[in-house]
Amino acid sequence: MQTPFPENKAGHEWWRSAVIYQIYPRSFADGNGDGIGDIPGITSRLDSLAELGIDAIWSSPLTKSPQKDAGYDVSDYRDIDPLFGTLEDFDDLVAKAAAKGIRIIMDLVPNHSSSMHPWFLEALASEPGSKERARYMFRDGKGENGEVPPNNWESVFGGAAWTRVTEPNGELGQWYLHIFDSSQPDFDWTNPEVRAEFESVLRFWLDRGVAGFRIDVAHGLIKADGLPDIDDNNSTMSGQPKDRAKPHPFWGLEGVHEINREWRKVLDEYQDRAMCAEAWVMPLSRMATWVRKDEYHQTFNFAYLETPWKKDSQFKVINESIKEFSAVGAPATWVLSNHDVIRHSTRLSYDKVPKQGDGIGPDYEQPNEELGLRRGRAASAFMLGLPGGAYIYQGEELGLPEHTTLDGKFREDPTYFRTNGERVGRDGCRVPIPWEANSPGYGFSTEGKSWLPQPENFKAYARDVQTDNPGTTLELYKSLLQIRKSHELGHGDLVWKNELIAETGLCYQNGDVMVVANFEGAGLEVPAGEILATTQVGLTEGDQLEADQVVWIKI
Ligand code: TEU
Ligand code: CA
Repeated sequence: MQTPFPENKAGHEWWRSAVIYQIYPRSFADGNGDGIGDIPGITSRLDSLAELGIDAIWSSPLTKSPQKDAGYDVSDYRDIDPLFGTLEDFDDLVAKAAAKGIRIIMDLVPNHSSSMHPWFLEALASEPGSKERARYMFRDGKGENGEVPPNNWESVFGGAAWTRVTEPNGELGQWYLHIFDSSQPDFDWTNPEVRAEFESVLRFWLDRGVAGFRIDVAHGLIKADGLPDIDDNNSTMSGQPKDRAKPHPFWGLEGVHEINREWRKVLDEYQDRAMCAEAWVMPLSRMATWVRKDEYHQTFNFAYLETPWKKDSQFKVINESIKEFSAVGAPATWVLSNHDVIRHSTRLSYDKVPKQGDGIGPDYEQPNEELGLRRGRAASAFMLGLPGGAYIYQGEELGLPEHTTLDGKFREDPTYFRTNGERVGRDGCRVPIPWEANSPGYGFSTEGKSWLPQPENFKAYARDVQTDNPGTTLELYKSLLQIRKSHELGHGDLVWKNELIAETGLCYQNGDVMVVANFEGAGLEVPAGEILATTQVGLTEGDQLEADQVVWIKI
């Protein structure tokens, strides 16, 4: 297949430095007015993304799904959900994006399928011990009548990780494992049939011209033999706390690396493809084992995402990331937001951040929006100068805050329902984004409909009011990405220059660009040099850099 992408030089492969833009498809742009974003919507807005200066789009799942977990419950891995369009719409998107130099990355969900997947329906209709059941994790219950779940594992979304089924004979019978919602039964990845199926699914999309995959829950596929009880249930993706006595029974097991290698071989048969793991494994030295040269190309740097906007913490996590990823020859990746966490323009200025996967509800202490925006911009500007790959979550280029006053009646995240509202879940970062300040639905949807209501404060962040308006977050992102590209910062090396500035800041050099951040205090003297970009509106040479501000200087 002919693509307009420049040829890769060895060691300079596109994924080593790419800026990848995450689309949450139901909330990006609605092409047919039903209030849910779709593929024609994405295609119609490609110009805005080309102007932003990204290299690739990763879209959250577009595949067929009952949408119990917004598409992370897949019922057909080889088709597009009618909600989002058709396979032809998808091909059209891949082609039109390629024409603008933008690659498309698929989201693949291999840990579990939808409970409406034909395989699961077959499993339910078959006997215990059958080959149909062996594709999933069915087990007999404990207790006299099998009424107690097979072990004590909890779902990440709250409640038990097991659901009991009614057997074909009408009696209560076995239990099946679901690390997430009961509509998301876990596959048994020790079953060769499951492995063969996913290899074929990979090829299906690679043959269609996708640039690669973001792999969902990549660290969860293999469960410990015998499914032993866990000594501390805490329903998180990394299985924290770190002082757990026994190894975790389903996060980050050694057996997963074998699967990583099988997939890498498949991708290597194609040209220029890459896969990125969603693997919440800590610490970074362990995470780096996921990107050894015959495994994933990239893995999301969640240690970085979880780091507060504090000088010492930022210094430490950046050093550790570069050290650990370089040690295995992989690029570091940098990410601040995604569809599972509180948007960083809210999170980094909020003192009571709930545990990962949770959000902020209307009766929680409310964040300071102004401080949030300032820190959010600073964190982004500090991140985008770093060597390696970077991820941007739709809306962050607008400085968009989290929706923190969403009424429970609108919520859709299974977390909200499985915990009876105790954890409000992730809907606050998934609200449809604003395009035009004065259109219905802020231009998200022609009729003004929106599957989650947009808060009024979104108006001020609309793309049209920011476009070509100096000092806006959107123009800041555009200039940072343009400089990043023209100075090849993604392929560069970081050298700290903290000795050049006051103690309240951090300063690094990458190529001929110097990036300075001030974390606190009245102001910091900026080293001399041409100002290439800055978060501090009006900053000129000789001015002091205020707290929570960043400047890029040419040296
Ligand atoms: O994410 C992993 C994941 O479930 C966590 O980030 C999660 O959101 C949090 O711990 C909940 O408490 C992936 C997807 O990104 C997420 O959207 C899916 O819901 C999940 O897997 C299941 O497929
Ligand atoms: Ca639609």
